[in-house]
Amino acid sequence: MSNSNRVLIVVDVQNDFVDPSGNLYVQDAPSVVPNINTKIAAARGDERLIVYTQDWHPEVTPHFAKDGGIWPVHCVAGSWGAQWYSELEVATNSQVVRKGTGGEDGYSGFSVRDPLTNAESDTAMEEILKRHGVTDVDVVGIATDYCVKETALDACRRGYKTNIYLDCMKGVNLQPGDADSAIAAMVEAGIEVFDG
Ligand code: VGL
Ligand code: ZN
Repeated sequence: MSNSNRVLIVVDVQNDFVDPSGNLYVQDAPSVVPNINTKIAAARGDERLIVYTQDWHPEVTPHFAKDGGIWPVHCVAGSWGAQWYSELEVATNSQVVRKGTGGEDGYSGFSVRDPLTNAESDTAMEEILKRHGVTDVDVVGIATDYCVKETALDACRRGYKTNIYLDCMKGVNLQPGDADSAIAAMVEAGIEVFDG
């Protein structure tokens, strides 16, 4: 049910990224959750579609360092780390898209990539947006330099007018400056950046 063609996509606000005891804690991520909740409340007030994404990995996946990838074990399907961060408002009547469930790298909410073959496949995201007649996409969440970036770039490439909000995201910054570079890349692609 939605009365607007602008969707709110809430990316990966899960314990492993946002709770300070999470396995892939993103520094200062809790500070943006109230701002994300404000966006969720506004979208609910307007009866707009909200889609939440969840990173949702099997115990063994080449996404994890122990299996040949780069990340500590995180967001294992059904684990505490994969659950919503306690302070996130999870709206009823919203949609959830899980990514990485088959062992793929799932940075974008729209598509996943097999890290061994590089084969890409779509999640349910675009089908959901099409079904709701979405034309515009607001992206908020974690992490600026991975899942927010890839989700926003994919939305833009697929022809949606795409917006990001600086007070509603935080970066991993594996290398210093990664989040700033990600924002620059999003601007370059034609994504509109708002302070709040
Ligand atoms: C993410 C690293 C690994 C993210 C997911 O949600 O940005 N980052 N998996
Ligand atoms: Zn992941």
